[in-house]
Amino acid sequence: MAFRAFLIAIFIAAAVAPALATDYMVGDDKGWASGVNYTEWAQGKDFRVGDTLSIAPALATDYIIGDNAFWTLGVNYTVWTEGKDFRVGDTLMFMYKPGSHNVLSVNGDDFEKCTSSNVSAVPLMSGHDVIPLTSPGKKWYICDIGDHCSRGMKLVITVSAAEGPIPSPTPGTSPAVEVSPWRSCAWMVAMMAVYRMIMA
Ligand SMILES: [Cu+2]
Repeated sequence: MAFRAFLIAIFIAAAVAPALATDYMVGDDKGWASGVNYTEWAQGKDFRVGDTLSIAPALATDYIIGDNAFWTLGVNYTVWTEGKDFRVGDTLMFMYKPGSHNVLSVNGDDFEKCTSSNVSAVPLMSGHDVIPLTSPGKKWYICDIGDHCSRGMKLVITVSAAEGPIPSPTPGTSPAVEVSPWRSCAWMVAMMAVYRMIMA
């Protein structure tokens, strides 16, 4: 009788263990990025051998310039940029009433003077201008209409490189994370058969 109880205990321990593997998405929807508190994320989690950690890069951000004030007079765009971390892959969206404003990409010197020395530069003027950030460095934008630039319609941002590419795991180098549902299922069926034999 004691032997049977012992076998049942082994059966329960063996059967339950493979079924509990959990796949953790590190950082959840924030992904693997700077500015996320992973100590906080890990708190209260019970990591076990057989669990997996998935690392996903942070999603690109679409910035609406000025947020719900949009691209217009009377907004301090220097204040708006504070605390924002612009990255390659993000996009800038300039929203405004077409004809009232426009968006002109300029250099740092023209930005300071609110002029455009590049005579062939054509401003964007659709009212919903989307500018993808494709390279790191400083970017300067002004509204080219009237004296809007000198009245504050100017935006300078510093774009940093995208979050580093995530190296994909090489198949076969991490056997500990390979817990296939099928193998767990087959294991459960086998253990159930052993259990029936013991209890018969
Ligand atoms: Cu304007």
